Amino acid sequence: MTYLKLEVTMEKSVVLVIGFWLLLLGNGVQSHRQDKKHQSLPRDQPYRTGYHFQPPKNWMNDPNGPMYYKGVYHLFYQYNPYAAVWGNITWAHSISYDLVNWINLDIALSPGDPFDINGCWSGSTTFLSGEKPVILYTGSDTMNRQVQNLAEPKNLSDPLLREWVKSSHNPLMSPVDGIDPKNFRDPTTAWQGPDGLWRVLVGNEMDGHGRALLYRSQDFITWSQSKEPIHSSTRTGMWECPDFYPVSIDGKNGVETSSLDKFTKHVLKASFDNSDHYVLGNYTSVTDNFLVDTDFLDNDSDLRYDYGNFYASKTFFDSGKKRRILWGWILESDNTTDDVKKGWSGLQSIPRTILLSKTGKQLIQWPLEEIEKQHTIKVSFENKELKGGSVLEVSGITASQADVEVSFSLSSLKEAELMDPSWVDPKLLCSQKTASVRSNVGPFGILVLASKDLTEQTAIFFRVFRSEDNYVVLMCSDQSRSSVEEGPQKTIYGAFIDIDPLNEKISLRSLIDHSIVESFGGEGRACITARVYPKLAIDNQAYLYAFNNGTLDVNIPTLNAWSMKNAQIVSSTKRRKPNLN
Ligand code: DQQ
Repeated sequence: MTYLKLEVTMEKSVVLVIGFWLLLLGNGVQSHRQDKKHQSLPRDQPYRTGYHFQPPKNWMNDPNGPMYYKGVYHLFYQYNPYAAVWGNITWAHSISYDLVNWINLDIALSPGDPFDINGCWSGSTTFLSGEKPVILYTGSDTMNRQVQNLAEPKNLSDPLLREWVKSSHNPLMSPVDGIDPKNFRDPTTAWQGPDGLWRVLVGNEMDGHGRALLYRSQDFITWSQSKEPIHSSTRTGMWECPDFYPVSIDGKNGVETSSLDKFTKHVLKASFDNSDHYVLGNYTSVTDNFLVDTDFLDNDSDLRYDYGNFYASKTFFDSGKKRRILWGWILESDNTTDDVKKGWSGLQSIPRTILLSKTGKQLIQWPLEEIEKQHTIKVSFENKELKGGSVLEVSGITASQADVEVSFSLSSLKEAELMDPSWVDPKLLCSQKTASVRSNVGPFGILVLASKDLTEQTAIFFRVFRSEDNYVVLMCSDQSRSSVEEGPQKTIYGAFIDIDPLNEKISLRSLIDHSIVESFGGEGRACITARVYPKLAIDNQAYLYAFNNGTLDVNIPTLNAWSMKNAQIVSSTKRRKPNLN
């Protein structure tokens, strides 16, 4: 086909345009020529990922204390060394030179002292003067109270910071003065004000509502609680894993956590209701006043890092590349029995760079550039008309482990469906108007981890509505047909996305990795991550399609898709298991 351009020598790819009714009937359509990758045998672990971070086995949840120190990236994470379910929580430790390939080190922090005997829970790292990194983490103590503890590297000249020593001053912060001891956790990276005092936030709940307590310290050992939390909300429940950091107004570089000037705004993120919500605002360090632009509402208008499966995230400032990077925990959406059977649970997202948008009203996220080193075979085409009701196979890459970038441009927007002002919940709208519900302008998008006959498919797509004075773009990630099995959750996620389809193309990038699909709409203005467990669309039996199920034609100005090679994740030692008392 003339519009298909392969950049490496490989077998000729097959690109098919299929009537959409075939998709709905789920018929097989044409035999697929298999490339070498497609001839590999299915693995006994079809849901393990190729280029996402995950430990060799067992349970993993929140990313903790990510940092860049002497040329090395460190990731700690909540980890159960004994099983694929939550429990015995330690801080596991892995390091990397590029945030893609990893070396697993020994566990950095294990429960064992009165102040953390029941678990070393989430926390953050901070660089003290002299570039000395320290960890603040939550310990679950002998009475199951949550307290905040300090740990320091044993040997600062070891760039891998293999060993950590818990402070003899622990616990540094305890739940006194009416603080609920069961809801007092997850210290942020600390920042230093112009007065030299360190500040840190701790997640808390008061009368059922979320807040971030503020503590100050001169020496990082003795902390006093500020009378007022930095922020609270009567609209939400407990805030887990708060994060508080500046972003530059020019939207170009990341900013160090203690930076404060008139060219920055602040982000406050809190994890609640299985989602990471954030607000933007102005922070004044003299008074520690944080004035938010628009407050948390705990409804569909809240800004979220990701409108899918993404939780307990944490950012860090990468001083090497002057960028702020976001990591999030991607939960399984199968059940515990499945996790125990497969022997592992939990992924980390691909690290994302995070910047303020040009409008100043939201954050923009994008997979970090290093992930592009995993690209191998590429297929691409340009200026392809996608007729209303058609499906186009994109072949020639390993569709189960891929990076896809596509844009769509539209002509007849005047005929878009009228937006009903009562349609305020994008998730609900996506579940009512699924990929098989036709309108004039959309749905159009891609089908990933799809079986050949399309019985299994995860649809990531857009739909455009017309309202009185503008257009509304809806982005959906529909897992309802992602597996023929009944077991896994098949949630349909949705987000409204701030795009003017009259003047710009609607772009989508999806990182596909066996059981995870991370999608970035409108160049990172809305992100939706999904976990899927196909039974048929596994390894060489997974296919990728572009589709347009609207009645009007849609143009694809460009599509680029790459096979992704595996990240190298190796263990430097046989991880020692901590002794349990
Ligand atoms: N996970 C940790 C807690 C945190 C929660 C325990 C969020 O510190 O609040 O594993 O997923």
